[in-house]
Amino acid sequence: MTSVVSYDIQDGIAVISIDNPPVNALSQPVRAELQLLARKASDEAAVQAIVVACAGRTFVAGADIREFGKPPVEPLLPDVINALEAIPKPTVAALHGTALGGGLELALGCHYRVATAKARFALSEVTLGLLPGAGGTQRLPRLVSFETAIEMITTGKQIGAKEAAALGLVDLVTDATDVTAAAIAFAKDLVKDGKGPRPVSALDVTRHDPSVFDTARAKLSKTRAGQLAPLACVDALEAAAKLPFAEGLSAERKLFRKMMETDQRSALIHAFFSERKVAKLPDLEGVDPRNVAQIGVVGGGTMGAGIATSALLAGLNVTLIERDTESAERAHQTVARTLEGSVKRGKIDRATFETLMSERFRAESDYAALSETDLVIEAVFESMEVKKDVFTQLDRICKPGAVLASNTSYLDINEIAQVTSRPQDVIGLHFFSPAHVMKLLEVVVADQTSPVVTATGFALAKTMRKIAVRAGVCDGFIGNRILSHYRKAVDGTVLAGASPFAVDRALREFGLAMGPFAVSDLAGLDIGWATRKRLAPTRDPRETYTEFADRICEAGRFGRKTGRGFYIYGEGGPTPDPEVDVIIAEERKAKGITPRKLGDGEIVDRFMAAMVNEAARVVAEGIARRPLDVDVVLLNGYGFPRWRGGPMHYADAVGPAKILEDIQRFAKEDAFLWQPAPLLEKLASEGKLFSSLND
Ligand code: 3H9
Repeated sequence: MTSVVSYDIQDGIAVISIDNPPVNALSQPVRAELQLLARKASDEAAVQAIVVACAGRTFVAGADIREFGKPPVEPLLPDVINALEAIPKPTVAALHGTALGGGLELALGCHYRVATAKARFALSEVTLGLLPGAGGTQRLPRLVSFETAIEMITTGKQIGAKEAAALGLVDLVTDATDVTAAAIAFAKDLVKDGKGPRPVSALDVTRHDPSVFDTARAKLSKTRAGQLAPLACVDALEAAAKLPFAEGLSAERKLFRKMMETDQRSALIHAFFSERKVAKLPDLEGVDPRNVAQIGVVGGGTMGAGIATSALLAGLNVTLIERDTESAERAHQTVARTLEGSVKRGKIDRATFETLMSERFRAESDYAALSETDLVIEAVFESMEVKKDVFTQLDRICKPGAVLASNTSYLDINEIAQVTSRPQDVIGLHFFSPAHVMKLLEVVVADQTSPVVTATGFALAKTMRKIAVRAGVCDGFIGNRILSHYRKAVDGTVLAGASPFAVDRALREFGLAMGPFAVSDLAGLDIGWATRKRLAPTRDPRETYTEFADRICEAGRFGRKTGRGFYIYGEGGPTPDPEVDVIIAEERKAKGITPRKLGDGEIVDRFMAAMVNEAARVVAEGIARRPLDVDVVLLNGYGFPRWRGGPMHYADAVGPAKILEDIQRFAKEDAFLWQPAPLLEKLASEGKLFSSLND
């Protein structure tokens, strides 16, 4: 068996070094060897102090997530860390990269901590539906205030070395490149100064007001409604406050085991691994992307400016093209304003802002400025004619080998590619608004797009720290196609009797970041209106067309930007617009529908059934490669609750057969809308899950 932990003694200091690529996760072999070598260092007379370090790019990034859901195999991490802490010689953690979850818990089990200036720390378990299960909830509040511990543990947010040092989590921040050497020197000083072990568990918890826990629970019940793990984190921290260390530790262990059994934990881990799997495309193995350093953006509206900002923040040079000098100047200001926001949020400093705006960004009105760019993203008005015109110009101006991308949300990339002499270089790069914030990028591969160009799209996404999902060409690709379908179902739910506001509320309670009507208001109702008009000639006559959104638009109400849509946007926040209810009531009357009362459960069932049904078609047609690709799109672009894992994971949790039964029931009301997808029928009849198609 190859060893994953090494042992070496340097001038009386034992260096125990974990080498378990890629992120030094604490797998069972690591735990076993670590325990053995810690005991050896403790026993060996020649050893005066111990350094725990890691090889490779990072200190331990946590427990090995791949072991979750399987029966735990000894030695268990809390026992390994407790044994390490009990060693009667000083122990020092040498921290670089990201010490996360069990990694930070391991560091807290050492008596001292030395870190590089770039090291980052988090107890990130909550993001996986868990709580720190190896003493993190018990040791952290012995070093930092309960307010800080609650914040860190319930959000999982990372902190930098400087902040960690200020909080007392880290004893020394070093600029040295070799953190292990710095930790050895630190350990030698400890020995020289006669400083012994300093176990965190022996400290008292920090002083606190006992009401902090209930205050935290009250806040979390609003901000993290429906989520179990954040509340379990608070329970464990309260145990730290009330119980002696050992008892607190068993309380933490009990809560950890409970969370390990939840659907939320499995959903969040599904989301974690799916986000990493989406970029692994077998057909791109061994395909080298083109080099992209200089990008062009055509169109300086919200989307174009957002893309430009995002690219600048990722270190790319950006040339933005607008139709005239005045519009170019406006786009310049929009980008500057958005970047100012990044300065305010501390993402970049003022000097970087100045460099980006003066040296890396320019806004022009002449396409000739794009002649040397490696990749151009068109983000102009959503009209085929306008886009074709842009691509004709790009084909004329751009250098051979430049990637020509469209940010269209719905239009046919094949048709756009045909106006160029190089369809192999044309691709869809569908960003989500605001582009400098949203993580999702649909990489839309057209019929003639070459693998090198697809690989370049994925490489660009990585540079821009986006999560890229491969999509095929169809109206709306993965996300917007599914959205169009569930929006029809939602409109049908309203016609059947629910108010838009009841729908929004029920779906928010289900966990959506926003209800669909509030989302439409935010996006601008005119966008959906334009799409409906565009698709009107091809609409199937059997489709029940709901008109209330058109009526609202006809009244000049386009949502948030006009102060009125489904909601009225006043000083005190959005309030339901009573006129909307009147418009809907008129449509029901005209269509001869007697409204009935729909419960929240039915509202959610309809929403999810429509989403899953269309997603099943999207997968069967190869528009999305696998169900997990759909999940990643809905999680990162459409506010689907992460702790539900995405629509396909949800469908598996309730069972494809249940979704099919719902669809068959709803079909009695509207047989055209509710036609079951053949893939869903197949899975239901075979008793299989969508996840069976994920590999
Ligand atoms: C925990 O610690 C519980 C304890 O409290 C108690 C236990 C009793 N395990 O993200 P990347 C893989 S819960 C296994 O692409 P990056 C990842 O799948 C854990 N594998 O790189 C990928 O594999 P592949 C708390 C892991 O540089 C590869 O490593 N810890 C783990 O963008 C590279 O990952 C966390 O929540 C793991 N723990 O980001 C940290 N972590 O190449 C979770 C990563 O085959 N991890 N992998 O696709 C992260 O946040 C990021 O991966 C990290 C690196 C920031 C570390």
